[in-house]
Amino acid sequence: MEAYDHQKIESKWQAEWAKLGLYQAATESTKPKFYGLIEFPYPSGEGLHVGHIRSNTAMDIIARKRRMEGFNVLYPIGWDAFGLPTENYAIKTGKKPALVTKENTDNFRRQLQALGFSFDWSREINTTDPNYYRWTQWLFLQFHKQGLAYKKKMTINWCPKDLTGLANEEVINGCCERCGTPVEKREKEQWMLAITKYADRLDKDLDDVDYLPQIKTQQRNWIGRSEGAEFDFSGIKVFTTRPDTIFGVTFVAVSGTLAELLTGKKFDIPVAVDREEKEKVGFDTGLKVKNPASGEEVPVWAVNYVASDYGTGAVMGVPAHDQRDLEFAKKYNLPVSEAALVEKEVGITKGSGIKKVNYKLRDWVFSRQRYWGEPIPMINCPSCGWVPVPEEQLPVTLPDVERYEPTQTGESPLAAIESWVNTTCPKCGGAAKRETDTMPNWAGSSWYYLRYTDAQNEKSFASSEALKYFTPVDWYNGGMEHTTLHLLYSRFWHKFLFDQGLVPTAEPYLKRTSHGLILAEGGEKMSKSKGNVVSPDKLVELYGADTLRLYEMFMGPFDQPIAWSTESLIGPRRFLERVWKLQSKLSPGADELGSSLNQTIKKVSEDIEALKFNTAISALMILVSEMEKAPVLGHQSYEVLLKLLFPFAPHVSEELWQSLGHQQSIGLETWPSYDATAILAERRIIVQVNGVKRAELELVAETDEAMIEKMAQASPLVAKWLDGKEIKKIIHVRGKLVNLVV
Ligand code: ANZ
Ligand code: ZN
Repeated sequence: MEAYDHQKIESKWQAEWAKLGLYQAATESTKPKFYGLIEFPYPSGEGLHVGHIRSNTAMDIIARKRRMEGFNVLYPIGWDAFGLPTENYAIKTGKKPALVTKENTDNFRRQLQALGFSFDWSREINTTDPNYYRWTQWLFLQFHKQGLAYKKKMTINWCPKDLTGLANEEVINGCCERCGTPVEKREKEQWMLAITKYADRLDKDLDDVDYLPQIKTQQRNWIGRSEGAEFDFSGIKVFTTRPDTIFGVTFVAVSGTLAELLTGKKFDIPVAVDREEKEKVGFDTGLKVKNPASGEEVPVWAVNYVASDYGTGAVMGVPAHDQRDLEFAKKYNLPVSEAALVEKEVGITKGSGIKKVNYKLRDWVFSRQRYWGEPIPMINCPSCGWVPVPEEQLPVTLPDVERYEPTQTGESPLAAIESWVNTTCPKCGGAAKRETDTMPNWAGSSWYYLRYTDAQNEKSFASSEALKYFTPVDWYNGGMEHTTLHLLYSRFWHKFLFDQGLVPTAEPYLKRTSHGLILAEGGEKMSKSKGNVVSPDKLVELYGADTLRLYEMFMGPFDQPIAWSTESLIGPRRFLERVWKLQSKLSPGADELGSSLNQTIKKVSEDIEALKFNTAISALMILVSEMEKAPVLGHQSYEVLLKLLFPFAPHVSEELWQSLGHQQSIGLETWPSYDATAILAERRIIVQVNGVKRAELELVAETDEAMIEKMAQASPLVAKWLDGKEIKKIIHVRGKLVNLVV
């Protein structure tokens, strides 16, 4: 028996699998399809880090299992390559962003291939490729055609460090999501995408998909559906979620913007940043309006705690029931009336009854004042206004320039390139100018999963046949940090495309799961600035890709964050060596591993589906120990072990499979099935009292844990040891023993 030489084995099989094209999804197939997706990486200069690999390995395990279960699997990969880090690097070094991107993607590709992921490389995409972003631009034009892309003067979030506007979703606690700089407000004309038109369906259709509960909750909170009523106070409409408090209204509060509109006067009210504005400030506008329910006259105040862009921008002030109104009323000596408690429904029917739904979600600011993004394919003509670039002229490619610095005036670097900016109007032929803003880095990722179905198509973003066959995505795993960004944006694009008849389903992803972050050894977040990022390269070289994959799946529950420990790689490595050594124990006879084997098949199969990779690996470890102890080890059992191990550690499993004399890849074998009766026959549970064996239970059917514990206590052999004493603790080792501690 040769020693386990991971370097030799891994490069050998990676080359072989690629040569055979084993992981290419068939465009047509009689098999059912499975589309597994991970978030395509941003190819940063630092290269891949071990955190990237967690999600990729998990979906790789599922993809490999699905192939063995008879599915035609699409597991694609590509590059989400537009964005600031590349542009900033280009500014610093003078290297062209396209070249930087090429170098970085080459590096990422090499690293991913070294890990043996079963991606279909023939469908590799890159959002910065003009053949790709041509379709991103085309899709933007479809939004424009339907009136869902529009230009608007907006107070936007402005990052003074990155010199670009940000969407609400990109501002975390008042700071830029990328660089952490406090965000400022600026007035600018912006391209907007009308995501709010889809707010109701983005909320409601979550009922129809299988997402982790916390993902649904986060999206729902972000969309912020609020049911209430509207009342009309002499022409000023207010939105309230408490119509029952209408009799307690002592004033009406409006935003500064609305106050100006109503009176023509200017009020010195800062733009409300959030509704909970600490110090409440207001001015009496002098206007008086009538309460539609009581007929009472109340004053209208311009205040800083009412947002102009939510509801109607006006609130009925009920200090007896609303904390903000109370603070305000106290400060300005407005009356506090308890009357609201008296009549409930009357108020609703008398004054309104209009049921009204509002959403917190805002339209999406879709322009950035930066170079490295998709040019927005619009032309501004002095006589025709904004005119779309004709579809047959797409792509509008980024010009080759020398400098990428953003301007202090808040204009994109493209604005300085006159030869590119100046063009003719597609409508009247007169002199006109191109839009110089580019799309946000969320644009390319809003539809990339569609492109994978037909990545080479030059006539459309993907053929309807390919879309019909491969979509929706069956299982999408990604980071929780994308829940209110990419995940929501792409659902919006998808629904829009569905309404245009361009995709066959209303939802893009049937199932969405999430992984916990891998933290640095000290428990901090891995980041370049902290210098604590762990790269896979050295680890693959020293321990092997199989060990690294196995470690990442074994290190802890998949959905929990966990700290990295290079030292701990030794465990999975030793395990693979034990699997390797078992080949010398093989003998022609049959072994007696039937029951453990069946149990392991069941456990590994079920655990993979539940993303419980760590316990699946434990089960494999238990099986290997039993194989080591067993007097004989037959081929059949060992082959089952290799098949179960293959999705986790494909190279070593493939090598051992071949050394057993097989000609075909183990990945083309059928996933093992188990014999339930073989498992049940063996279910003997030891019952202990204070650690001493007192009885044995024989289970004839699948029994749940609570039931087993009840049976243990009820057993007559046990009862006399319990003797009415209180059970302090029950230690239950599944499938083995129940220890009752009294
Ligand atoms: C009277 C009232 C009495 C209210 C009471 C609440 C409690 P949601 O939709 O859940 O966020 N409101 C309405 N529009 C607003 C705006 N543009 N800016 C700030 N506040 C606004 O909450 C809606 C409630 O927030 C509304 O119900 C309104 O105050 C306030 F005991 O009306 B309520
Ligand atoms: Zn024109």
